[in-house]
Amino acid sequence: MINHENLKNRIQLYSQTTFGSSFEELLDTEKYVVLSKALMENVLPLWTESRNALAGKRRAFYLSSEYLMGRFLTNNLINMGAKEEVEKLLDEMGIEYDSIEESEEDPALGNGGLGRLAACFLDSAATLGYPLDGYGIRYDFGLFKQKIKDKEQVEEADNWTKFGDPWGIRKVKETVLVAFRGSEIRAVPYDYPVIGYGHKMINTLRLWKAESLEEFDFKAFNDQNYDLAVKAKNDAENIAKVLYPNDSYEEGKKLRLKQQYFFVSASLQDIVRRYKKENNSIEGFADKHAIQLNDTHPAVAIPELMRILTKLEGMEWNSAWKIVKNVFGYTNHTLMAEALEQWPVRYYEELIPQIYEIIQRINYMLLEELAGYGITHDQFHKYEIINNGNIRMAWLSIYGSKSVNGVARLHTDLLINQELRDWYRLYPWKFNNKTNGITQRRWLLQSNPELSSLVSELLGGDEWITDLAKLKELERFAWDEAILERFRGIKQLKKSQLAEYIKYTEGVDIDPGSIYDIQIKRLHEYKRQLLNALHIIHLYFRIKEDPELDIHPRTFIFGAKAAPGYIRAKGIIRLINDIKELVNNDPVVSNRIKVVFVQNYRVSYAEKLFPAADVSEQISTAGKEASGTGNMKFMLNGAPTLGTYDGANIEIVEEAGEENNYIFGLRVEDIKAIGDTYDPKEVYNNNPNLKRALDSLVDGTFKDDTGVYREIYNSLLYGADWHRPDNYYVLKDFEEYRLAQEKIDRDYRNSIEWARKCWLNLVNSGKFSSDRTIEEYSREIWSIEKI
Ligand code: 26Q
Repeated sequence: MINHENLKNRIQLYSQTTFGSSFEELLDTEKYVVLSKALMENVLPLWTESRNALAGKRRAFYLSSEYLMGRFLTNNLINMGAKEEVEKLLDEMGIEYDSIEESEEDPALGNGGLGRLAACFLDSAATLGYPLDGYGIRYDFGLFKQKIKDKEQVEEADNWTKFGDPWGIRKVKETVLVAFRGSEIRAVPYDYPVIGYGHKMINTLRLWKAESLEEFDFKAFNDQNYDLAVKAKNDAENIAKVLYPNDSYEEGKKLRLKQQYFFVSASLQDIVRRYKKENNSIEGFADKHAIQLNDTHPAVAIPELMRILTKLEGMEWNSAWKIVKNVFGYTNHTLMAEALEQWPVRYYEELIPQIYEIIQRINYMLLEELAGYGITHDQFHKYEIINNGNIRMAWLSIYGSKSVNGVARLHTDLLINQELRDWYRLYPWKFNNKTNGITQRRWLLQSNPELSSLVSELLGGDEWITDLAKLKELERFAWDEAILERFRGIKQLKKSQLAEYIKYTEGVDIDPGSIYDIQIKRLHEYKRQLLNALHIIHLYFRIKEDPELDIHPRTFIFGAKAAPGYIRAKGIIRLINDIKELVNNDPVVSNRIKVVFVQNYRVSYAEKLFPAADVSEQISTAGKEASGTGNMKFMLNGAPTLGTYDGANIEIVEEAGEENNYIFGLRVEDIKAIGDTYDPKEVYNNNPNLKRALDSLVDGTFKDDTGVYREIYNSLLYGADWHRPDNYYVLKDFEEYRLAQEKIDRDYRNSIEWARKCWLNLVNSGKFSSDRTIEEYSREIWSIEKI
């Protein structure tokens, strides 16, 4: 497939022309750039061919403010079917592939689940042959890099293109202009190939960079006004400068609104322009396009498309609205009220008044429609898109879309019956569920080649790579001890590899013979890392009072970034690191339990953690985690879930069996039932284990010079001015969590039984492939067909 001599020549040529020396002499980061650039030449023919094949076909577009793609190199090589060849070729040159691979910066253009989901969807669509292109923002700086210093999170800038961006092609010719009040900005596209596995189709991820029309104001410069001379340039470039690090918490920042309108307007202009090149009338636009909104972040697309159709294309308002309502689909990713986007009207008026006018008209149209249904004026406030000086982006998205979906069954049920109940009554046909999924190409094939080989061997082929349901055929091996032994051996190997990496990155020695109990996800109160932490404190005290305590050694591993302004979340990170110091430095305790906080948790670290896990911590307050996707990555790598009845956990245990997982705690109905009567003080006073653990936050066990532990303690027992005591039911669920952990401790000792549970998780994970999810979106929302 790949011509060795040809590729070698290109590599040497690029080395010289880009970095001025031979390939062998380059830094690893430079080798990465050169190798990738050289490989681009192998990508181009199919990329062009795939584009041409789309002509005239109905296609779908994914609009997302975030894409958490993970490293490109290995993924692209695997999907091109060229990894082994390239490794061999490098080997001939005396160069090690692995260190080049490790030198690639993660393009961290997303916060967490929502951005990673977008990346898995692109991979699945390209692999299955669906015409799905992504649009987003090419941030100069991705999600901050995290370091832990003196137990606390410190954020550093993530300059991900520092050494180059070899997979992105700058297409200056396709620049479009985006108009804000009083200024116009250039949106310059960078195209990234999304290579389907098997190398049959390549889709495109188009990310926009913000640039200024004016490079430099010579007059200001000559007047010695140096700041003013570059002001226009700086203001424009600031729009795509940095990814906002908030997840699950809405912060109405003007610049963020600018980012949203910037990429949405550029993308829609681009889609319309391309369509008009092929068609002489815009009337048929809805027949050829489906556009999916990844949460409300791109919801301004609804009035923007109205603007384009009515003001630029001269359509009648009503015909335009018909098109809009037929084009968009809206995916909701949260049930948390504080994460629902609302924008102050005055920001819209100030930045994009022409769009605000259109939203007003859409709102007016909605109210007329409500009146037509016989809904009385006193009920209008429930639906108004503009309400109380704010624009409610979710309401706009529902009204302007033909489909509204949640991301796991429970989540969709709660949307229908609670959060969006009034809207469901109006438009029941719009609502549907699309349970999330993950791509097995990255999360098994690439990150766990050892387990992948075993799977392929037992299945007698590798169809599972594009058809994960095949795994079910391996169920019978759950009773084959020889196979379970091999499976255990692989887990052991992945645990040793992780131990080595953790030693290198965190300087902590961990024992591959211990249970690896892992919680990796963004830090948020609702995800309850604090519950895990309190339980570790409890274990610490138990071991101190009874050094002979009969428990299997355990390593608690955490990875999490906190939004920089989220004080409590940062306090919890500090607490975990405090517990780590206490536990790991105590000679009585540290050979029984260990605590690790991995710094700078990100996609490439995740790829090393999931395969090595024995226990998957999914312990959010019931009803709060829309789906979760990390839970699926653990399952796919054969780790039982220790979790609540929340998000996709429910569907996971439905597939793999409750007996093979550890489900505990309050359910949504229970929380509803205890409602206002919940008194965490009562729970605390009646549970000495819990009391002792919680008291350690304020009794001097840990130094609390900032008072953050006291504040957390108070929030659980007394609440705060914005919430009731223990609003995430940490104390209430503590005892059941502790008992579930005890059961894991007992069950793990029976190694064959344990391996069977792990195996039954693996073989039943077929449903959670994003291939399945993308098939559902394609058929039920987008109506697109494979090319
Ligand atoms: C919005 C406005 C202003 C600033 C930031 C934001 C913002 C940014 C990112 C709000 C939310 C996010 C990300 C949310 C997210 O990742 N949600 C997760 O989505 C996953 C995929 O569906 C689910 O599995 C998770 O349950 C959900 O938490």
